[in-house]
Amino acid sequence: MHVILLGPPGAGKGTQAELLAAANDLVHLSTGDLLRTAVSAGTELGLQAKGAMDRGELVPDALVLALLAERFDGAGPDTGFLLDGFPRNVSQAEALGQKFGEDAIEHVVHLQLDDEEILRRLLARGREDDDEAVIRNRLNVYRNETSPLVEWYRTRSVLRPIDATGTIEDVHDRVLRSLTRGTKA
Ligand code: B4P
Repeated sequence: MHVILLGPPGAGKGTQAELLAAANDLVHLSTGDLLRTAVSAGTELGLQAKGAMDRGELVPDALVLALLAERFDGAGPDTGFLLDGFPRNVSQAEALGQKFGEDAIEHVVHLQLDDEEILRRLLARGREDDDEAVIRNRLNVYRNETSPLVEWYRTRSVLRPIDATGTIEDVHDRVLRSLTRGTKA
């Protein structure tokens, strides 16, 4: 199974990805986690990515694609994976299609949450980039650069819209149901 988790910052992509990957025995790849690891390890790529992350902007595509290429090395068509936070714009989606084929992705789980609840969750989390001004910038970046992917995947008939309010378990149940029943947008 090949799954993408799409949604605004703080909608719970990382949280749901862990549960879903465990339930379906999928390789979980979070570009956010990969980037944060590179930053804390002080690699050249991490140093180049840090400024954009601190400002709540997208890291340049070339860096993200280089990071993922290492992880995808050796992955065949049968390797099940779950992409958390990637793609984040149309050009990343095109790169993914070129690597695995246009029809490789079966499910795009779209977590939907309003800005007020996002702000509440992220301020409670308090990660380095969870400062109110940076969160607002991440929301703008999501609207301008990432949200066109909703239509992109809807037209490819793989979009699964999920209400991301409620408890972590409630959201997980909704995600599982959307995959097994194939609820599409
Ligand atoms: P990410 O690491 O992807 O982080 P995120 O979008 O902020 O959070 P996520 O949606 O995963 O929320 P989470 O489950 O943690 O991105 C960080 C940065 O990396 C980006 O701003 C960008 O700079 C860069 N980046 C990443 N990928 C990139 C790419 N492909 N291209 C370019 N740049 C890229 O949940 C948030 C909080 O809510 C947690 O504290 C959680 O415990 C809580 N929570 C979750 N579900 C809940 C629920 N149901 N109820 C209550 N709280 C809940």
